[in-house]
Amino acid sequence: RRSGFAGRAERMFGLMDGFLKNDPWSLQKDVMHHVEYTVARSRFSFDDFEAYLALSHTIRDRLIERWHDTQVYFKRKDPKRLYFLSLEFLMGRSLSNSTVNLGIKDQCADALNQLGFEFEQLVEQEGDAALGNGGLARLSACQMDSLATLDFPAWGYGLRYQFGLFRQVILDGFQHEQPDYWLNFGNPWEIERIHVSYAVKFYGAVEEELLNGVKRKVWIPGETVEAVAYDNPIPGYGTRNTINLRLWAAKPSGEGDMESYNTGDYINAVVNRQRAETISSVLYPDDRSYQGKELRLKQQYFFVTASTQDIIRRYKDSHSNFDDFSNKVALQLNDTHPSLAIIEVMRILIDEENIEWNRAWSIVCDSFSFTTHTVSPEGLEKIPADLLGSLLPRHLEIIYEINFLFMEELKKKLGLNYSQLSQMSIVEEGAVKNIRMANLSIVGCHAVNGVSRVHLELLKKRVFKDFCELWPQKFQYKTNGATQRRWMVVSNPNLCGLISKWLGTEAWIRDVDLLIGLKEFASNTDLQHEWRMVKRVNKMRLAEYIEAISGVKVSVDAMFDVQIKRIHEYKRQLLNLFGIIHRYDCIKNMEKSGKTKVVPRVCIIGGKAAPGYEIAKKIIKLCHAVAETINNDPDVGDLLKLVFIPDYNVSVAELVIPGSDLSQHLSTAGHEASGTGSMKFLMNGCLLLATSDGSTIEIIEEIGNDNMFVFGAKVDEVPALREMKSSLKVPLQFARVVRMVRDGYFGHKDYFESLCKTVENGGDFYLLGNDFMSYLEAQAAADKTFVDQEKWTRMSILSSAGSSRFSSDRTIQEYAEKTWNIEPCKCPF
Ligand code: CGF
Repeated sequence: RRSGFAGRAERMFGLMDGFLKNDPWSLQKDVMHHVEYTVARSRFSFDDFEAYLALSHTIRDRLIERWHDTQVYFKRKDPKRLYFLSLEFLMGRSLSNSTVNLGIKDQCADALNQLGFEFEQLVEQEGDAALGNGGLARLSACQMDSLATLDFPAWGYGLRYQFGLFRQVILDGFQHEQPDYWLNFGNPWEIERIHVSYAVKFYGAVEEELLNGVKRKVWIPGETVEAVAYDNPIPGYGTRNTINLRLWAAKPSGEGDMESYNTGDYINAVVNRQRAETISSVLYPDDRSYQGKELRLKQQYFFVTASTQDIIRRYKDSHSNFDDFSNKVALQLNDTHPSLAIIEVMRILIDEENIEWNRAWSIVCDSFSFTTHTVSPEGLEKIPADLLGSLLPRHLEIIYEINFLFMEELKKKLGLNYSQLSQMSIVEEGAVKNIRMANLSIVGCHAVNGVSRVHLELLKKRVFKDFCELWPQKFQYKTNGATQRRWMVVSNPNLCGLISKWLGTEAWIRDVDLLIGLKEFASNTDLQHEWRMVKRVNKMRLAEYIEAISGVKVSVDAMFDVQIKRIHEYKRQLLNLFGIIHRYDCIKNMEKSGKTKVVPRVCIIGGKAAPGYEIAKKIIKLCHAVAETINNDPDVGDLLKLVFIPDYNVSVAELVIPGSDLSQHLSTAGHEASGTGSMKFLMNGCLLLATSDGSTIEIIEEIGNDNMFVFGAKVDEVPALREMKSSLKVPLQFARVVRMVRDGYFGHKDYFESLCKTVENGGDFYLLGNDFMSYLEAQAAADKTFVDQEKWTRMSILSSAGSSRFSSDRTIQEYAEKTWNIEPCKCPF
């Protein structure tokens, strides 16, 4: 009956855009409806926030309609689907992005204007969905946008943390972390699916059972909680396709309740039930290391089992056996965080579906693929076997069995080379026995991807050398990308208007390769003039923001020089600060006549430090201390300003990137797997000052060395430099700036001592001293170019023109063809 109805609906609505109309009048009517009946405020009196909620519900209705159409169509066509498993998604705000992708932003603005509201102001009412740390999580969000836009039949799965990434509050220059209460005022973008829930089991023991004469393992859990689905529709741009991001929240399970209530311990029973919710309560705020904590493991398994149960349930809805599973299901692991999914699917197939081991294993290997974001063997995730065995006893058994079979296979190939066998083993023996999640992922997946070309080279040489030699065909790379919808259309509408005008089409928003068409106009003085005007307006907006948050007034004639990203020693914010101190020192010691030649700079730094990362927190404090001195020095005035932007997140990036002239990407070569921030700046015509690292190497190839400022040691030079670093001569300029900090020029002498130590006496692991002179030269070249505004603008236009390779559309297309083997499935109605 349902398919009959779907068929009729398709015929009825085939010529129209669903039930809901998108003209300003219809939108306005719907907004008023939601003001009155959803937000429950009088239509004669509601404020910006209430208007935002009503508008969001109006958009959400349209998303739901498209979501239904898309899902019904996918179900009917039964294409191979991609399931993207990620413990982190940094979605940011949804309102602006949804209206852009639905193609109704102008209509919404009109509708609101007539009601006396400004669209842009309502956009500001929305908080960020910050369910992730940094690059990896934002990459997931960009890839979801591309999957929807390119019409791929995909679903994302993740965890609905009640508290996302902590809020960074700066008090007296020190970072303090506060909880992110992002759900406190409700979230109009999600749809709670109380009826879509799965039991999640923990602890307990494994027993053997005889069923029809066959022995099988049964896991008797010690604790059961419930995973409840929250769906977040992801609309594609220029298509009706709307895919789903399903996030799981933990709720107490109904099971076992009666018993505890009956024993009379009512209070404890209720409290224990509430404990279940802690599983999805908080995001781990470190983007590089996880120390085998039980809660983290619970989170991983919780989201993995709910997702795989859901995926298998959907598969079984239209298939009577598992013969076609890997032809219909591609499971993508975003880093090792979801890699227990390999074991969970194995467990379901052998224990619940009674499939024989070898067949189950080949189904698993054919379905799973894995992307690693790590550059060093030390950064790989390990889980203590004891912990895993107590929480997931059956899974540990399966891991041991997989490892045993893998070791047997390896012995046949490598002989009894025990050192190599132990390196490649999934189980790390030692005082504490660990499960190596990366090894598990490599063994259980048919493809392993790096996130840039040089990353794959590092995987081959350093991180997974033995595995790359064993299975060279498994290892590939897909250079990361960013979506131009959010990072250009949403965040820089004026630039987009200009680009469309000069290209004579908006088609580049879907077909990003068209951007290269800008190249032929790069020297056109009219375009250059308009290009500069757009930048100036964006800089004015940013300058207002800076003044509002810091009280510092900055001149838009100065070069806006930006470094925004997580604070890490390898990302070398400290190198930036040393460069700023050097610049300040030079200005202080300059004759008056020399000062007239200085290119004024506004240096902007933003980023969060992991709460337990002391050195990163000291870098933040140093930034504030240096800013305090510089910004209040009358000798310097507008020639140099330094601003720290607190609580850096996706929305802040959307404001800062379009208003930047220069952006810095300073990682010590060989430490950034890819880097995606640089791509967003590139799209927006900001010039890059960067090391040859990660995806920057490919950016250099694309736009040319002469359109950016490249400096520092290269990836292959770093290991040798590191060996020699204690004997390397440190440049005087470097020694001088470090001494200024050490001697207390910026106060807090004792506090900064350990920070100075990281770069002194041969301890300079990230080679700041080595790269310092080359960094200053690159900065000088940037100054010189900035004076020549024609040249600068030309380079800026060429940066945007050359950015198409760094769109996540390209990344997703490559994954679809080379890793997932999926095809578009475009909903026609
Ligand atoms: O993933 C990163 C980022 N920190 O999240 N790693 N992780 N995990 C890398 O360091 C970046 O280089 C990379 O661009 C990003 C996404 O692949």
